[in-house]
Amino acid sequence: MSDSVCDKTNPVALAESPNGGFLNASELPMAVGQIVGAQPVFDLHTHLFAPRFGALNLWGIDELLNYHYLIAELFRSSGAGPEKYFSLDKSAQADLIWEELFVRSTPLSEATRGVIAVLSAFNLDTRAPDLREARAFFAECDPQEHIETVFRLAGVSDVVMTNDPLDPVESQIWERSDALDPRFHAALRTDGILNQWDSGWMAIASKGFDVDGDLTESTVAGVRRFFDSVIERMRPLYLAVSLPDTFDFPEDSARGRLIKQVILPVCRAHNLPFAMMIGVRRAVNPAIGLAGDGLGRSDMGAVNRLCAENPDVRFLVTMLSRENQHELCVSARKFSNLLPFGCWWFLNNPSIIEEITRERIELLGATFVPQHSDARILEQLIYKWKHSRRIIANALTEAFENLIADGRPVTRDEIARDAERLLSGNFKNWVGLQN
Ligand code: HDL
Ligand code: ZN
Repeated sequence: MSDSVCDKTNPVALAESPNGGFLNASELPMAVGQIVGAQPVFDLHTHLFAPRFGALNLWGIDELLNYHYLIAELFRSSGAGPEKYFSLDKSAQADLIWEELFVRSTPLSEATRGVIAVLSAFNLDTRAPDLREARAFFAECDPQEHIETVFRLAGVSDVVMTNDPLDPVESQIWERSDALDPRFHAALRTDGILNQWDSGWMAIASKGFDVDGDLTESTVAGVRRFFDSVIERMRPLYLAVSLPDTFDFPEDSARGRLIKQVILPVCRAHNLPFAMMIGVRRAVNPAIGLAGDGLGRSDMGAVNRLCAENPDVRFLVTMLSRENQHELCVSARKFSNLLPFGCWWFLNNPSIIEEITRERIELLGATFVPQHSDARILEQLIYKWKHSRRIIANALTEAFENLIADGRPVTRDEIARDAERLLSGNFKNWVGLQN
């Protein structure tokens, strides 16, 4: 006797599934595209700032065009060198970039195409000979309404900022008591301390904490108190640091000792994850400023040792080298306290996002965070998420197609569950925001 529930050839069994209707493989692309397209994103790493941070909150066409990704491309595509570019004011710099990369050249790169996607989202002329129309449009925007519009167009519910506790401008704003827009969350960025201890300790001392350059017990205690006070004020979702491709741990260096004696105890005491962004080779070409950073392949061993020795600390890790991505997936299979995230910086390009996301699904299922925008200018959310959603949807469609082909039907509810986890829930759960 065939038990209708177990009889996979029995259409009644399929139709009566407790999860509602199953999707045919041919329905998947549309269904997954709709569900992923509608899923609000919790953007876990950006350089955006809430409106209360004033001039730190960058938006509009002149900021979009002066993005350091485009500055690097300007120097490749025109005779304009750093001397000329850096001698101009911001609007002249934007005019130059528009002329060279969008009028005299075809905007084929990810970063130039991103600006096109933003202009198009606001029905602005993407073939304009100059920036008059775009400037007039953004000049009319009310900043607060513009944030609502951009978040809506991008499908973003929340963003995490990058907050430097040693930045004098930012610190003053944190001293104020006015409420922070609840969609903007803090991340406590520790580069100025971990990577620049020689100046970092003096900045901490200037804030009244009893520390000096030697990492004595008393200095370690003083830095711990500094972090406690900053965490009290910022309420960050995690601590973060960008690390060079040469990063090692343990390491007999100020950074190695600060991670061991300060960062990890602080993460435990405040139940905060530690985000490591590994693989940067800063100032490969110092002449072009922020555009001059490069990358290098890193040693996964440092991450493995940190995760193995601190099973009670949650780590967020993204790596800048494409060559480290498969290793990162394998390490995540070994350590449940390791959450891989994003296709960072030079990896944030459709061809590489696709490769990384597909291998992550194959190795990790839906237990990772596929993307963060790293947006520096507000409207970048629109294109960075438009481009990534499409690729994440394609990778998920393929995964569900493979599942159906292997004999397990799929429902819309399951697709929605996995899209929510990938684009929002996995991170919220990691930082204790998921109910
Ligand atoms: O260190 C970082 O957070 C990097 O994302 C840098 O800010 C880099 O300049 C960048 O903007 N990458 O997208
Ligand atoms: Zn960043």
